[in-house]
Amino acid sequence: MRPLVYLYTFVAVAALLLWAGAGALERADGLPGTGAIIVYNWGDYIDPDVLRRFEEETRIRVIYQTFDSNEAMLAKIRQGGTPFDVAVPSEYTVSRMIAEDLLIPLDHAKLPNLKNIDPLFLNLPFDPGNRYSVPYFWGTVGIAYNKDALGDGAIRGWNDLWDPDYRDSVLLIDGVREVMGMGLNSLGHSLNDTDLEHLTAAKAKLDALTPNVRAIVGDEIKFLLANEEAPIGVVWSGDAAEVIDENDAFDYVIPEEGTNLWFDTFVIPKTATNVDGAHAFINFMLDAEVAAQNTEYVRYSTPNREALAYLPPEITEDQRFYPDAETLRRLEVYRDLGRTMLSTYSELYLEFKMHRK
Ligand code: SPD
Repeated sequence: MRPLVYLYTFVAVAALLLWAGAGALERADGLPGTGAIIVYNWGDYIDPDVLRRFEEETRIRVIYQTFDSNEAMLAKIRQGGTPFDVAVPSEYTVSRMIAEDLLIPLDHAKLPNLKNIDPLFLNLPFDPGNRYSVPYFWGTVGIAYNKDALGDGAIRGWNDLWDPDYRDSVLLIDGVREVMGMGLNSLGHSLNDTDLEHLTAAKAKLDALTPNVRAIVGDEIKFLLANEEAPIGVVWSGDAAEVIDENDAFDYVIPEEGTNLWFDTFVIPKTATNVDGAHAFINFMLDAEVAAQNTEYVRYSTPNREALAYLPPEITEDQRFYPDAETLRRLEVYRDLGRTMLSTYSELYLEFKMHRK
């Protein structure tokens, strides 16, 4: 009998949740000031108090879901099962989503706060004229390391990570472009390389890093580093800023061989049912004071020029997270390499991950 009792309880709870979910989705249509929106964002990538303020000021309820990679987000949006109103892809995924006709063009008249964005971050090649996307945060991929444990200046670039002294010391963020990119950059190749020989060589180079790799992890990487579970982490810049806030033994370097410069953006997928509410949300997030509050919480770099005035100089003048033009020039932005090439990257990355076991 017990398994059946469990089954009935499960079915009853699932039905209740579905009913509650359907109710929420029903309320998702309508004008700003009514209904709800479903926002699909990276984990740990918004100040919950900002969400609360948006709900309070607009009376639009936010149903919030998270993802941990562009690839996971894209798969879910393609599948179309959830009526997401706002999503947060990085630039190369914006290009892919445009190519696959997955996005609704933005109505700039409903985004007056777009004027707050630094023109440096507008009209970029992945979305000319910002027809489909507006900047949220930007950053780099680099190396956070414990300078007290390894010595100040011990790490300068990707190739330092292969030092046999760093056995079992390196945490990697779980991202196909990030990890394959590290292999490619360490060999002097482009992050957008499509030459199979170069990709195979990058994968072989990554395999050789295996003895030094402690783990490949998600957002928890910043807690593991701050708690000194490992002295080295390949991370997105904002996570490094948070680690350094928590533990000043850490430093962050932009690798000398070059690395990725990325831009995360707000888009409205074609799955949206509350397009007005989605615009209201994006415009709210572009408000200078809201963006400053969110930046202080999230710790990534803001493209909102007007927000900078609300932020302390310790944040805005930190060259590790707001690098100068000369440093930026040697960085590379991921391009959409097409579905087939991305599958090749993913297969090689998966093989590298399996090889570790
Ligand atoms: N914890 C949220 C991190 C989001 C970082 N996005 C980076 C995208 C790089 N392509």
